[in-house]
Amino acid sequence: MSQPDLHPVPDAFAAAARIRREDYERLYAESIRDPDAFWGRVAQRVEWMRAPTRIRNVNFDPADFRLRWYEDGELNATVSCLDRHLATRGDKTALLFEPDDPAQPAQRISYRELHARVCRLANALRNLGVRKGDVVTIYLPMIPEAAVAMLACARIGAIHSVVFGGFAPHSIAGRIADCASKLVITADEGRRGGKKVPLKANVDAALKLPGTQSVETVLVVRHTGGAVAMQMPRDRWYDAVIEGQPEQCDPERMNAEDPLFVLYTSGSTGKPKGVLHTTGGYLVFVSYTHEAVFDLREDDVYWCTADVGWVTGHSYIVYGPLANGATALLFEGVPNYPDVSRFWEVIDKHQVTLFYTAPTAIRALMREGDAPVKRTSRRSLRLLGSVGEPINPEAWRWYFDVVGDGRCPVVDTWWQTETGGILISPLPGAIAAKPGSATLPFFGVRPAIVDAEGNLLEGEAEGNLVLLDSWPGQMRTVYGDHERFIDTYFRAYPGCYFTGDGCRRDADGYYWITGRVDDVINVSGHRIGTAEVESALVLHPKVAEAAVVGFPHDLKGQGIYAYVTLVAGEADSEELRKELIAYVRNEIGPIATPDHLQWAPSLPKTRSGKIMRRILRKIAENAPDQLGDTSTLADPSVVESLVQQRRVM
Ligand code: 6R9
Repeated sequence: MSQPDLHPVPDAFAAAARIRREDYERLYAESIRDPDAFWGRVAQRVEWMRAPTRIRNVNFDPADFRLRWYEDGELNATVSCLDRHLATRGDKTALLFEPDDPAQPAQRISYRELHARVCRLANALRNLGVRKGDVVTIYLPMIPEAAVAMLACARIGAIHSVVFGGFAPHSIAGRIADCASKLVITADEGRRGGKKVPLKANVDAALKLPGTQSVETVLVVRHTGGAVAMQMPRDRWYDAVIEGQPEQCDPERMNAEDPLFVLYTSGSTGKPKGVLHTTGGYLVFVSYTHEAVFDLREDDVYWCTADVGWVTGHSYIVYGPLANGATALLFEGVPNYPDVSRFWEVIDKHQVTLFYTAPTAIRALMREGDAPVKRTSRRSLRLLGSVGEPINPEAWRWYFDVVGDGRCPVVDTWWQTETGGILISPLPGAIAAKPGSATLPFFGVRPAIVDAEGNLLEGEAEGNLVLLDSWPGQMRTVYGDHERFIDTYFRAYPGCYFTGDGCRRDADGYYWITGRVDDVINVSGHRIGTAEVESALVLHPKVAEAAVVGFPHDLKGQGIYAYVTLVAGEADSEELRKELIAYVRNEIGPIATPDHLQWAPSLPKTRSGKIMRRILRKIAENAPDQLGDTSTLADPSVVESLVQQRRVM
């Protein structure tokens, strides 16, 4: 390998690393040769009530589909995350809470205290009639109660469905209705960057929408103390229901394949999918990847800046770190409040050693120059991680050189809500990095690249990324719609799991993710289905039709570009443009706010009526010379008028 941009593992890091180069090659080979032996051994890292004897039972062929790991094992995830640490780590900090406002004190919650808080809420939930298999929706800010609520559900075998605090009532309602959730846990308000988020009011609005009658109880955490309307007997204060509850609660005995949680994510159709993860395989996989990829040590202070509303928060703030007995920092705030040094100041304040964030945050902070970083020490850091979207080499280098002072390996971790945990990433003591590449597969992971016809491509290649075999953390189904699960992931390329990502493999076998190849756009690391935004737009009475595409955006990675056709007789105007943009924001949430909205007298369609998004993408990118073949369009002149208008925008 002679690339100038190869970053070998720093010697000092390699010397003390958990997994070194020769270990990686040996363990990877073994994990592929004998996955049963490999994953049977790894499974021992979690606490089982009954140890599994059957390790994997997997077939990706839709005709005989099976996807089961550790199927005769029994466990409760919270025993691994809490109880087993009490004897040896009872006083160790499990969660270190840093509030939005730096003037407010940080809180340290020990494993003993977290165990007690989880048990009290678990008992309260049982008293409220929540049983094994019931779904509980969690709509909370980044406060300790979010982790407590997830674990309390897991304690009693209830399935949690966390809804990101940035979603609007319509999105909350859809996620409640889809899984017929019985109980919602929310807070009066959230705080982000000095602003308040009306969480309880959003839940109230959501519960007025159709399909949400399943909800019997709303628990409200008093967080900011802001005034909220309590509707009796539905609404209950969290403090009141846990009052007097015992600090012990028998963990429900769960089969390894019993559901642990549902998490909704955007796909290429309008309705978000309820990604279902089960208990045993997921816990084994997230705890193992967390330890290996972050080279975890007993005294690390680990900080992942994701929100618990996303899979990264589930796997790498709550389940992975706690199963490993780590200290995880939970941050309520944002990178630029009170100022753009906030991340680095929190690192110094809490002596953070492992830091995991998203490229969009890195790019935004990079734009502020080096000074806000350089005025902090960051000596405590020993590793930096990235997740959520491809990291451009320039941002990678700034992260490595400026944030990490050239000392800390960077792990660019590729994975998805569906994969449960990290699948492609450098192991920091074993694998030399190349800026922009997620590098090599984790143990047991078999990535491959296929062309559009499904032919497997060997060696250096570019195409679609598939996985040839299962790993324990793989999603098991789409909640309530197993057919959709099979259709979405296993039909395009028989025998393979299709990721939806494009990818290139270089001469060293390194993987370079090139982005989504389906109708999903990745805005600041958040997945948004173009169809979801289109559905929101056409709800507006003045909109006849809408088409939404992604376009390259300096900070967000991708931005949202909407083409809108108005109903006959409606005139476009600047006010209407603003109104429609605000409308989407109110329907879905701020993350789905269109960056551009272009009026389209009509949309380019094939003769069979399909919108040609490829063409709309090129127009949005301002690359009208790359429109390609437009001969299959029903009316090619439509394109010309859109290009003309784009020029004057
Ligand atoms: C964990 C998470 C998944 C999609 C995925 C891909 C993109 C995530 C990436 C990355 C390049 C990385 N993605 N990590 N692309 N390099 N290191 O983000 O899950 O929200 O489901 O998004 O994000 O496109 O398919 P999720």
